[in-house]
Amino acid sequence: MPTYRFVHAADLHLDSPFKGLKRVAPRIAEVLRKSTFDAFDAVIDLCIIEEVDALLVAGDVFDSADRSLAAQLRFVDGLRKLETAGIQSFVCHGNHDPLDAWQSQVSFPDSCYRFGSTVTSSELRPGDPKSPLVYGYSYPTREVRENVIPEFEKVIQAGRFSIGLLHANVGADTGHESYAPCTLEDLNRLPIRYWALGHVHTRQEINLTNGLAVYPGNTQGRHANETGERGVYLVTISENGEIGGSFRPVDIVRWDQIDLDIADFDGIDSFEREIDRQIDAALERSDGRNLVYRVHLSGRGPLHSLVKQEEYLGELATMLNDDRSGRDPFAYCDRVSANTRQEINREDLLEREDFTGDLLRFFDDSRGNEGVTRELQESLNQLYQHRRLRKFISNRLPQGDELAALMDEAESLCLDLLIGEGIDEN
Ligand SMILES: [Mn+2]
Repeated sequence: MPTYRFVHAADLHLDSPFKGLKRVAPRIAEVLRKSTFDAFDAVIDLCIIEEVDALLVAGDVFDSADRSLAAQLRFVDGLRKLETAGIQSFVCHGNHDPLDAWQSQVSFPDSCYRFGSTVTSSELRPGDPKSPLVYGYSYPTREVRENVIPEFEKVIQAGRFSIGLLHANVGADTGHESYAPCTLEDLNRLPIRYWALGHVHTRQEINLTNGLAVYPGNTQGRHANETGERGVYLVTISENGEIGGSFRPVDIVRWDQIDLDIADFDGIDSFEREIDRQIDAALERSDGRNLVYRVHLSGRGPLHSLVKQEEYLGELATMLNDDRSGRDPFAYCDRVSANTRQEINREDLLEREDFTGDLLRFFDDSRGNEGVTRELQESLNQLYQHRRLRKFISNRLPQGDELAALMDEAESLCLDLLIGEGIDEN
């Protein structure tokens, strides 16, 4: 068979607002507002530049929150642009954009095969007897809680290279709503060689016995938990039926997170220089894209007394934004948060003739002491065997380094409780 190529996109969530961003400068607000649309334009451009056979969209074209008409119109406009370039499109709908959420006056171009609420198939390259078949299914309404894989199984034809287009939750533990749930075994059972999936917003490749299942992730991150590059898969099916897929970022604004341990800094200058350096690194990673980031501070150190003040954290964010949010590309600091603790001079405390000194000496004597280790494990065992609690913890008692890390954490907690904020080491 000849070579076939397509772009697999999912979870466009066109026109969905950026969550949690306040007091953003109008110029930045405008970029954010347009970003899901611009990312979709980048998908269309990629299809045209790469001269693919088709674009496959695996559901959640828009966000259910507002069922945006602008999103629906922009979507079919993009498909029309593909039609003009001689590129097919295949669309299935998910929980955010089920069939009953689309406005009736929005008309799809003839080059688009739009799946209905029963599983059907269509040729990736129409009229080509060797063309792979694309099978798909759309949610009629928002709530599809049953497994739809058996519906695919009923109609699938043997002997043709098959692609599946579906908005579904594979496996149970992805942290996503359990719509159209199915298992890896379900996917392996069917003679579908490439599953073009949607629903899970974080990119994921799942190797199948005889093929590949892919969540390309959403095309534009929309909040602080959707960090990193976002995009689509460019898939090639070679003459001998081999599948090659590569990720292509299309996002316009990238989310990132900067984590700093204050233990590494003894002064505010080196600390603020390091934040600057990390923003540069994040911009470098974002490859010329705009950046929205959060800074999170942790650890123990002399800067604790400064960064525990909300006022300082707010000023830091303002200062960072004064400096960089006006540039192009911009780097916008959404929030600076801190979960830090006071610096403790352990050597001094260890010398003290009081309870704190005794406690630290006890910890030091206990580390690596076999008797104490045994005692600890016996006590922990009661917790790990507890009928109701054990399901919340791992099924293996902590040992070695894990136990040592727990001891360090316990010592740290004890010192916080004993010394509190008003440290007095003299
Ligand atoms: Mn989605």
